[in-house]
Amino acid sequence: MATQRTFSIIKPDATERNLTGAINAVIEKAGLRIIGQRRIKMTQEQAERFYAVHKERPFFGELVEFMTSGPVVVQVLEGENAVKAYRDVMGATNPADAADGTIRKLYAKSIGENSVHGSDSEENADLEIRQFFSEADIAG
Ligand code: IDP
Repeated sequence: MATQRTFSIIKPDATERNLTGAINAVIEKAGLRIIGQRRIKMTQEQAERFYAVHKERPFFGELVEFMTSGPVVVQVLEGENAVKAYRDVMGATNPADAADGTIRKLYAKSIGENSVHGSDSEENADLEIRQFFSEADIAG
């Protein structure tokens, strides 16, 4: 399996509880390398664009409000099979269903405030990375 990149967000519920380092430790222990990282406050426009695929879902307004409620840490992760490797270590969307040792099992508060985002395909990873990073801000 080739080296791959994926896009990650440490969400406001986690930055609020000062969990960036704890989550990064789980990411690095899983063999993923953090090759780009920036702490930002997402604008309404950025959040709506990022989650546009969910705009017809009943929780869209709540999701955009949550993602703009505090700082987030956007990240580029690199590793073998990184998209799947990160989804595995994130755990299920709902922390009640997440496996032991996963980030969401350890730290998520609810299905909405679930601490992390990770791309669901290599194609989306590429689009999401390009929404938040230029190549000059990534060093593998
Ligand atoms: P994922 O983040 O595990 O890929 P998605 O189904 O793509 O899950 O949903 C995107 C995000 O939308 C979730 O991570 C979560 O923050 C939020 N979300 C998903 N389902 C619900 C829900 O039923 N209520 C509130 N927020 C939700």
